[in-house]
Amino acid sequence: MDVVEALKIVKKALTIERYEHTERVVDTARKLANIYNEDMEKAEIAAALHDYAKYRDPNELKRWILREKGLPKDLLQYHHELWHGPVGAYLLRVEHDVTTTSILDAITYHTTGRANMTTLDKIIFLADYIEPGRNFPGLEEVRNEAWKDLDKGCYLALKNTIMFLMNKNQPIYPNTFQAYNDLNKRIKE
Ligand code: DGI
Ligand code: FE
Ligand code: FE
Repeated sequence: MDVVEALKIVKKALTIERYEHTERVVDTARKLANIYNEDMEKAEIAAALHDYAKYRDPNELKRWILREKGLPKDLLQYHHELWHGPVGAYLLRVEHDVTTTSILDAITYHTTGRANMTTLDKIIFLADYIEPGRNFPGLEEVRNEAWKDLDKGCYLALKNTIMFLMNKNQPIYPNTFQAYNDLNKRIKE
């Protein structure tokens, strides 16, 4: 699969707005891959596919989580926004024969992050966060850092998200805290 085929697949699965977001994530991921020496093909394919399951009905996503032993059941205790990454990676494997583990992992963790993120995980996580169509408080600081230090960029994005969710009295998925703690340690080393 190349990025052209990946984009063709998601175009059918997404709204036009979400597709345009996806194109901007691909563009941003390419820039980050270039700076941080990541495999360009992997970065653009993972970026193209990252929101594949975003518009599946939450009830369908829930059914897959209950049925598939590889999908963590604790997701169901948290916001359904967190389901499209892990289920998307699963569906890409069964519906489109995507088998590259590093790409599927980057898609799985693109919303929450995780401890010990790979460079590809970080690129997709951050590209999704800073793509030029986004606009929310604190974003400029993350954008500036993203081009200088990948770990710090991800750290600031995670910190922003955690504070945002806390201010709304929302629960926070453990992977997000684990990603935050892991990068907090790394940026001090
Ligand atoms: O799919 P996108 O809209 O492009 O972006 P996304 O996959 O990063 O979705 C993120 C939304 O999920 C964001 O608005 C915050 C929300 N969210 C809810 N609970 C959590 C969470 N994000 C993280 N990182 N951790 C959570 O526990
Ligand atoms: Fe997403
Ligand atoms: Fe996205």
